[in-house]
Amino acid sequence: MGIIERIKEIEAEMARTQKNKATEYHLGQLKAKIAKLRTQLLEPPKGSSAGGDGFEVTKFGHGRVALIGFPSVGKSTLLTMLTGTHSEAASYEFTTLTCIPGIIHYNDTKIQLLDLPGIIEGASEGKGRGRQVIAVSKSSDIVLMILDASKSDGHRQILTKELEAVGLRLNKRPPRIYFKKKKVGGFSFNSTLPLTHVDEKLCYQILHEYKIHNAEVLFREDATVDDLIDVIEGNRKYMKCIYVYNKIDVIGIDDVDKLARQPNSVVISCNLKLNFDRLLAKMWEEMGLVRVYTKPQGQQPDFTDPVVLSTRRVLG
Ligand SMILES: Nc1nc2c(ncn2[C@@H]2O[C@H](COP(=O)(O)OP(=O)(O)OP(=O)(O)O)[C@@H](O)[C@H]2O)c(=O)[nH]1
Ligand SMILES: [Mg+2]
Repeated sequence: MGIIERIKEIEAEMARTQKNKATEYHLGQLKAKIAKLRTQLLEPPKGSSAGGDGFEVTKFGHGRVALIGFPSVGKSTLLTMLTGTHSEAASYEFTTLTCIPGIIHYNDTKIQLLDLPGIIEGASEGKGRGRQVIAVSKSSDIVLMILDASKSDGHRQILTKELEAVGLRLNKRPPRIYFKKKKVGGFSFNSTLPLTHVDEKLCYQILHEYKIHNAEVLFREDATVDDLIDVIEGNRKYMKCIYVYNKIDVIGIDDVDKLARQPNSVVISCNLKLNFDRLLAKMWEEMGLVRVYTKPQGQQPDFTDPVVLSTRRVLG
């Protein structure tokens, strides 16, 4: 049986299992099993190069932003408008088939914007070009999730689920759990506050599932089993995501207002060139870039050529 089938089977078992105190440990174990299989799924197949068939483009500029979303939501249109680099846009789905980079000049910095093929439900399991798209998204500093304002908001949940399945955590911070594997000494479990989701036995069982018998675990918040699994897996990527609702020209003002008030969201229209300045400002803010202007001795600083630093990571 393939890995995907095994994941499906365990998911089905979880759906069949009632959620109560008695099944809590079993469900926790199943969650850990799925997480382990998903990690296996992410490992590149043996013998293949790490690159991913010419999909990856060289990093350029002071930061990288990936455009992800369902087909035909306007990703290519947005890239063309913000960067001037032409990316084919059309009314049929899957117009874009590869990764197309463009450069945004903003606040004296250069930001690399990546147009990507549309992804669909099942992308994390390799449907369409989902796996490659997700790999490129992981290599960027922030993600713009492009959504069609006239379609149901279910798309946002489906995409978030797909990205979670491959270890991306959007707009979340790492759980406050200290976890250290040891060579000897057994298992120690502590918490700085009362826990309502996880107890010592459950934690022990999860670690057992990972064949870890010596470890120190300290909960610094009332975290869940999923949080604990994330910490044990250790390969999760915590990223900022801006939800960009495009095509607001085709919906009513009340709906626009509702969407615009959601957290981390910006509403735009490529057709009417609406609200791009707000989008760029938000993007800039989330990237946490800082400009430093150097001043040569005895001269005025050059206010067009800053040194750009990131408050979130070391620039490569
Ligand atoms: N009404 C309206 N239509 C738009 C807007 N932006 C883009 N479109 C249209 O939406 C269609 C799809 O645009 P694309 O830019 O090709 O979409 P995409 O997300 O790159 O699609 P794929 O490459 O297939 O994933 C085109 O017909 C665009 O003209 C907008 O703001 N309003
Ligand atoms: Mg496209």
